[in-house]
Amino acid sequence: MKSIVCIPTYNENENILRLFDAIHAVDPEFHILVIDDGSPDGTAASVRGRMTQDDRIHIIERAGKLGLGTAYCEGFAWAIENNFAFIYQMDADFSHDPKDLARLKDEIQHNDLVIGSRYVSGVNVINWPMSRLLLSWFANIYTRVITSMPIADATGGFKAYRADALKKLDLKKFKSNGYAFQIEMNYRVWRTKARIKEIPIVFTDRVSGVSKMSKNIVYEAAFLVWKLKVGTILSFGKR
Ligand SMILES: Nc1nc2c(ncn2[C@@H]2O[C@H](COP(=O)(O)OP(=O)(O)O)[C@@H](O)[C@H]2O)c(=O)[nH]1
Ligand SMILES: [Mg+2]
Repeated sequence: MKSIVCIPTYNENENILRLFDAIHAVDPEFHILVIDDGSPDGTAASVRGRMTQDDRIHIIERAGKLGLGTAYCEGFAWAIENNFAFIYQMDADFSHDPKDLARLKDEIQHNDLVIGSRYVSGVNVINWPMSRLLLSWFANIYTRVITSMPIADATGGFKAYRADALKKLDLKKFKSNGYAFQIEMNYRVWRTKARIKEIPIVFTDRVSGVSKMSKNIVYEAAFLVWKLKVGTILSFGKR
């Protein structure tokens, strides 16, 4: 049963090779797929360099910064096509601790989606400004109240999917990015009555490189939860 970690990158040259090593120190069986959006800092060239000596590393190179959501969807589609049974996602900036992949792996053996959660036992975020933490915290309450989806951390990006669970979704239909994309994926998987489990993780703000977070990402997510809710009401009875 093959496993692959999908990592979207935009200017992560300072992090990406170190991250490969850290992942393989945890488990040498993981394949890794980088989805790079033409990073001006040469991230893709570094990855390609490593690929010449390591056949567990793969890359999808896109022409420009096309957004996080479509990057994930292209990565997931590639992983499905290449017969990976378990598909993981994580950020390139070490905010997600590669060591936690071991626990995600244990849990995905008997679940369809496992979410690395910052809010399942208190608040586990290190070095975020209070404003960003409050935003994330309230975004999750807002999402839970509107959608009734029983997930404490619906906006995080450290997860494992069973490929069979992703095959039930139409990955080409996803247009959202950022927080919204994570919420939409969780929601659509949840609606298929999948087995979802949250496990506690500690999220640490990036040390190297810069964040691509923006106000638009927040507005997009705020609007999306209503779209999901209304979409579900309108499709009621069709299932
Ligand atoms: N391929 C791709 N990756 C992106 C894009 N925007 C962000 N990323 C990557 O997505 C991950 C999360 O982004 P990050 O800037 O760390 O967001 P933050 O942690 O919310 O501040 C990192 O690995 C980024 O390099 C994008 O437009 N395309
Ligand atoms: Mg980050």
